[in-house]
Amino acid sequence: MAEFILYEQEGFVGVITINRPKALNALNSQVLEELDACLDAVDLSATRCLVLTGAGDKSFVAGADIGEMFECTKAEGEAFGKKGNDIFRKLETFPIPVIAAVNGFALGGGCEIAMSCDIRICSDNAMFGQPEVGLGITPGFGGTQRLARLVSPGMAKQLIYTARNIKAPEAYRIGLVNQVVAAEVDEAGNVVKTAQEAVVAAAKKMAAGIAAQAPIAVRNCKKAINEGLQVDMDQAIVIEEKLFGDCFETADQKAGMGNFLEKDKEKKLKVVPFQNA
Ligand code: DAK
Repeated sequence: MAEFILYEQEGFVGVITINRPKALNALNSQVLEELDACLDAVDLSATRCLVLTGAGDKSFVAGADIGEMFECTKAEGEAFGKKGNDIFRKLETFPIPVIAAVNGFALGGGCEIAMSCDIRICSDNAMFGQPEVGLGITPGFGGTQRLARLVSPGMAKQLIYTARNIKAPEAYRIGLVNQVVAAEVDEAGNVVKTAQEAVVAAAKKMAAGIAAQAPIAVRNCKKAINEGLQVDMDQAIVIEEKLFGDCFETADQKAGMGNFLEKDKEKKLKVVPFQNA
C-alpha cells in the first residue's frame, strides 16, 4: 500500500495524486519509487489517459526534497538524479497521454515533472520556476532540457539563470501551460470548486475528451510527436508514415472512417465502439 501516491480509475481515465501535502508534495525517494510502481501498475487495456496532480490546496509539487538532498554525496546525488530522471522519462514516454493538473507551487522538480507530462493545466494561483541555482545546484530532473524545448532557449535561460518564479498568466503567455482555470465561486461568493478541484475537473474533462478518441491513434500521435522531435524532418516524417500505416490495421480506423461514410455516427459507434486492440 503506497503512502504517498494515490490512484483512482474513473472510466478510461486514471488519476494519480502525489499525496504528501505536509511537505507541499516534495519528491523524496519514497515518493519517486511509489510513483514508479504506480505507473507500472496502470492497466493499459482499460486506461486511455492519465491525470497527475498534487494533494492539498497549496502545492502541486514544491520540488525535490531539499532535506533528503542536503547530505547527498556526489554519488548519492547522481543516484537520486537517475531515479528521478528514469521516472520522468517513463512519464514522458508513457504509452498514453498524461495531463498535469497544477495548483499552487510547481517549483524545481515540480516544474520538471509537469514538463514531463504531455499537457499542463494550471489554476490561476499556480507558480512555476526552476530555483535550483539559488540552492547551489543545476536543475537535475531534465529542467534545462525540457524547458528550453517547451518555451524557447532564451526564455528558459532567463528563468533558470535568474531562479525567478513566474505566475500562471506568464506561464500561459510563454507556452509553458496549455490552459489556466480559476476556482468557481457562486453569486453569493461561496466557493463551489476550489482551485485544486477546478484544475482537476478541467484536466479530467480534457482527459475524457482524449479518451473518447481512437486510443491506438492517440498513442501513435504521442509517439510520433515525441520521437519525431528527436530527429530531423526527413526521418521524422518516416516515423509519422509508419505510425499512420499502423492505424489501418485497427478496428478503430474502420469504425472512425465508417462513421463518416455512413453519416450515422451514433448508430455506428454503438455497433463498433473504438477499441484498444
Ligand atoms: N523539500 C522539502 N520540504 C519542503 C520543500 C522541498 N522542496 N518545499 C516545502 N517543503 C516543506 C517545508 O520544509 C515545510 O515543512 P515543515 O517545516 O512544515 O516541516 C512545509 O513543506 C511547508 O513549507 P513552508 O513552510 O516553506 O511553506 P511556505 O508557504 O512558507 O513556502 C514555498 C512555500 C514553496 C515557497 C517554500 O516551501 C519553498 O521555497 N520551498 C522550496 C522550493 C524549492 O526551492 N524547490 C526546488 C527544490 S530543488 C537532482 C535532481 C533533481 C533536483 C536537483 C538535483 N540531481 C540530478 C541530483 C531538483 C531540485 C529541486 O527541485
